[in-house]
Amino acid sequence: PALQALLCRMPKAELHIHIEGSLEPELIFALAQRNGVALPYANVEALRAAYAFTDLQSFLDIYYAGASVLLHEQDFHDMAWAYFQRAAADHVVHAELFFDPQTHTERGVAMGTVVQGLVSACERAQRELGVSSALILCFLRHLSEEAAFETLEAALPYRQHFTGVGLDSSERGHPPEKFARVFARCRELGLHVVAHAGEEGPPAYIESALDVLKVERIDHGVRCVESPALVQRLAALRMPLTVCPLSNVKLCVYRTMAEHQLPALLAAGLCATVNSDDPAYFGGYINQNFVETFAALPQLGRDHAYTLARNSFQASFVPAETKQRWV
Ligand code: ES4
Ligand code: ZN
Repeated sequence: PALQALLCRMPKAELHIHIEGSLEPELIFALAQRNGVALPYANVEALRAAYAFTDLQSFLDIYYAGASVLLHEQDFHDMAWAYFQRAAADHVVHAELFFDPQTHTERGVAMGTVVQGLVSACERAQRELGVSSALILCFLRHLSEEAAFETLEAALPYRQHFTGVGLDSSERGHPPEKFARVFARCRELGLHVVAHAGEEGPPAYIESALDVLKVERIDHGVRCVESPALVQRLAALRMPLTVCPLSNVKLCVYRTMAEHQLPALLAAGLCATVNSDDPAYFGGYINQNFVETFAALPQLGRDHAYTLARNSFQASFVPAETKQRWV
């Protein structure tokens, strides 16, 4: 009712969205047809029926299969433009989009095709929707640091088009320290740095993301609650956590939304934000995340809504002057 209207209408920034995770089944099939790509699913319904995940890896297998229909610049544009239209409807005024170039370059798609398709959608979002945006290039952590270095090298001609780098894909067994040297190089280049940590991985991965990668935000980070000392450290640093509640439930990090630790994170004074992660796969976009989280956790109220919106702007990588206009 009133709280739901506030959640949906308040201006917000989205800081954790994998643009390949915004590919809806209908667009996957349309692009498969347009590009002559064969899919191991008969139709949209059969694909959607496969969205029953037991953990992160069971999701990633399907997510990479879905991304295989992206071949041309127009495909990347269409995907991101569809996301921006949905984001604008949810009163997102600024979005920082993760993209996974290795998912595409490994299939023979050129880095420039990926980046230019996304950039033209970002420019169109500013022009036609008034939504500002930035791109964050993610390295796939199940691949080698050498492969990450090669990806960075291939992306350098497009340096002005991305604001930072991140680290995603299979977390367990691939700790942040595996990417110490490539992140050091990215920091030298003046790139912002973030990493997924403490989604499925232990609190120690959050600590090494801070200590070794020197990240400016933690993506997910929810497993920090297992270490009170780490929670205190994150609060003292005002280190943002980009939390994705529907993702955590779909990937079985929590059995139900009622068990989500967002209230504990906010009570501890952490700079938590709410985000959609892979909205086409996890049951909804950013407003759906807000609405379902607040509905399942009645201790969350209006003050928490304002705090989460304010946190999203404070944690963004926009210039300080722009932030001051927003918060
Ligand atoms: C992801 Cl939910 C999640 N975790 C890690 N890597 C990812 N890539 C896309 N979605
Ligand atoms: Zn993510």
